[in-house]
Amino acid sequence: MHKPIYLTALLWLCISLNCFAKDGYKLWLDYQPIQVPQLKSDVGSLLSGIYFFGENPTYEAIRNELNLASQSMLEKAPVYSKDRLQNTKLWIGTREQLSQVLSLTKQAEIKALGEDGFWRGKVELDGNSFYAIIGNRPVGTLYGTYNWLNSIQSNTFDKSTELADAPKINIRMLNHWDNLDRTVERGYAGFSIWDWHRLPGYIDPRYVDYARANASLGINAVSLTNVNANALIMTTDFMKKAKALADVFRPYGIKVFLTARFSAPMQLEGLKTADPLDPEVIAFWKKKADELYTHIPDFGGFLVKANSEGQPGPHEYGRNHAEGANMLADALAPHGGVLIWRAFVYSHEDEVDRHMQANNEFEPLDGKFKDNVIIQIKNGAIDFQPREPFHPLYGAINETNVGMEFQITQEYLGQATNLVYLAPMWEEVLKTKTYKPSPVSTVGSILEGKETGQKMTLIAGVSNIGTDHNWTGHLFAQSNWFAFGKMAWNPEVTSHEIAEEWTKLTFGLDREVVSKVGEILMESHEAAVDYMTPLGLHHIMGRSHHYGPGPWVMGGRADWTAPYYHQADSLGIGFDRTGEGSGALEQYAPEIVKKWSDPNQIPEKYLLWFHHLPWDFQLKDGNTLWEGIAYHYDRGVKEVREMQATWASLESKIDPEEFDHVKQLLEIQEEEAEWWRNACLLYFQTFSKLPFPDDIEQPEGDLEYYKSLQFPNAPGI
Ligand code: GCW
Repeated sequence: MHKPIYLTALLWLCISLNCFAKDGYKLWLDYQPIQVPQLKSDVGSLLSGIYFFGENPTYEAIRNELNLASQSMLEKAPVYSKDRLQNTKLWIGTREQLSQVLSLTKQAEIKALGEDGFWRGKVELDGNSFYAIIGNRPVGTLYGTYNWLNSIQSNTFDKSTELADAPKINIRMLNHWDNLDRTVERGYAGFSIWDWHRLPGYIDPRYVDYARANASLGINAVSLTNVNANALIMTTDFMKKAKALADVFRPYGIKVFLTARFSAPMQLEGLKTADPLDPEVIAFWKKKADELYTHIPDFGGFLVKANSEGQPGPHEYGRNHAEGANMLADALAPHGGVLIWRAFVYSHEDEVDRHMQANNEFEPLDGKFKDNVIIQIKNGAIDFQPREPFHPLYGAINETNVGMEFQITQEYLGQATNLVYLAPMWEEVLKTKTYKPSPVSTVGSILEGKETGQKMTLIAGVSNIGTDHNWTGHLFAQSNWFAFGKMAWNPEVTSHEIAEEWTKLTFGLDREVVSKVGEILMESHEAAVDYMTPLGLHHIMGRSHHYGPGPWVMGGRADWTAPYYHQADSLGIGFDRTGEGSGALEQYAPEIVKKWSDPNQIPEKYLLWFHHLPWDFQLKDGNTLWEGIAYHYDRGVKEVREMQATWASLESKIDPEEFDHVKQLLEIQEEEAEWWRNACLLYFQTFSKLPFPDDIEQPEGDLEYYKSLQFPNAPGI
């Protein structure tokens, strides 16, 4: 075939098959062609002479990334040199490998960045200058490379300035709630990406892309399995499967953790007990830990949910959480492993406000946990609600390592149909002052170890990743994975900065796109809070699947019903957690107790979380509580419509497939926001008996109809 005709035919075939369309698979590692001429020439020159100081699997990973990036950004392969001085421009290596070209001060500066830090900038040798990416160990170099590629994509790379960065948190971890049958608890993006059945023999190329994406954010740990754990995870067969994944992740600096089921000694070896003080139980876990380290020498450790929501734990044997955790920690300690024990514990046999139960359990145990134990605490005391005040355990235990658990998957935030950027919510929590242990403490400063000198620090996030081709179900949910990684690396970064970065890497540099997508992202969380749970309302979603509104949900254990949380009656609404109510507020520092006990001083966003107030209580803007609730729900719907209009205005600038995907989901989100507003307002009106303000869109539909809706096949259960 004549060449031009052949090429034209190929082009048409491609257009008709939509090969140019984007579907989100490449995440923020899309490496668009560089448009700015100066940048293109600078980057082109560096990539035309790359020299690696040494050989190791992490440098191989860097090489692969540079190949991909160069091909995509410049349409040509990079050039590697075997000789350091033979036409090289870009040097990649560790501080020690490059010590010859670094002044003593510079070496000390880089050393101080710690094991994951990196420096990039100009170095000179014999009058020639080179651009160098340097870490204290190869993985730091990998982080530096991703940082450099990111700066190219966002057009901020300047070859004459130097840059150093290091994470503020040691363990930056994804928690997968993935079951062995590939279902994902609270997963809304398909099935688990871990194909346990075909592992260890079959290595899905997706595992490498997963590792690349995580490493590009600095995520360095992953717990592969659900915290509602299966004892089979501790079998040799399973360990071999986990080993195969650990081998893939190792060059990317990612350590594997597994969830340990407390009753495994009974289930796997028929022991009569799982009592953490029983010698046979102790021997079982020691044997399991030893075996795991023969398969995975750098195994991270165990993540444990015990004595919560029916999971087995030390309480069954009259032992406490410290006794349970320390026994497992001792098994891991000889290998340098970490035991992460969750503070998400509450019991239906306990009449005490669920909000208080974790503090009641853990405060008396402060200082009793081994050094290699970290207590992983959710951001709030109930459960990943659309907005929660920070968990009162932050600042209350100071002689125990503590770590954060955020939820990236949107269990309570519209799942995979709603566009909700979660970083503003995380930022709000991280920046909140706890006033304990010191007057300037914040949740973030506690996590960074600044308050207690805690050496081992952790931020974990429950993953939103699945087999959907775009990984996260909703294209915009990628921004939450991205933002999680960025905040785990640096809890002081703002959600706004991250939004801008993600947008540029995902949709390119067009100013209008960057600013409008930024607007959508930044207003999306407040919108969701408005149409779901404004003014501190919480846990009023559908039973069990948590999809859609369910303020009427009754039956079964009290703390799984909605009225337990909203307490609406003819007099008013809200959960009284002040000293006159459940007393949960008193678990916070006196400064907070004082301010938040007063319904006129507490930030209104937490009002009904801590107060039961009359329907005619006056809000700051002069509206009554009833009117305020109605206005918030109404505003939520309008905010979604604004997001839709903003998105629609970008049609000509966004890839058609991605545009349409988001457009369709925003339409669903609008319907769901209306559903939330109608159902909640009609339901609460049965208590308030008051009319809706005239100037809101009047809730339509019939409460009985909303109550009758069932979703037996909702995902994620
Ligand atoms: O958020 C709730 C979920 C459960 C989850 C539990 C937990 C893994 O509804 O599905 O179980 O919290 O965090 O342990």
